[in-house]
Amino acid sequence: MNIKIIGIAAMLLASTVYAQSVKVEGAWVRTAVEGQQGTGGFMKITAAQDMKLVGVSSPVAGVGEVHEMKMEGDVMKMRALPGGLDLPAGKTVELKPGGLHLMLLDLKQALPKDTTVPVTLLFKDKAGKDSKLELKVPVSARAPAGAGSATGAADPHAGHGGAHKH
Ligand SMILES: [Cu+2]
Repeated sequence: MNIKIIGIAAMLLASTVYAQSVKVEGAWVRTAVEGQQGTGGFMKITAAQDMKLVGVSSPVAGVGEVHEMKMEGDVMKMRALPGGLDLPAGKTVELKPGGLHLMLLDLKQALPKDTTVPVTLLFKDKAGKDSKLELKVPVSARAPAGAGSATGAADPHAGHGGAHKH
């Protein structure tokens, strides 16, 4: 009886992860080939209280950043958010291709599809208190069904690995 209940809880955790007051849904990291410099990570994040996502790290990447996409003239560019990403209380913030995303740079290995990568998110609350959330994020070539951001076409993020200079 107990074993059955534990099994169900584990399945739920696989798609929705809570850490303290932060909920993460539909997380995925885009596949990367051997030698590729960087790739993106995407997810929906809902914080129960006002917070900021201030950092990201992963053992597969030398550097992790929180990025936004912005039009500069006719060109879509991305850049790290200097002060972190605001997570207003109760509002779901979506990181998706072509928009906000996690950036994993200086990749140490290929990221083939159907694997998972450990990703740690760092948060800071209004009082300045840090917290972190450790995730096992599935690797996928495109947004998995149910991730709510399935726009593979016209994705300015694809192939941007060479654009970063670190
Ligand atoms: Cu980026």
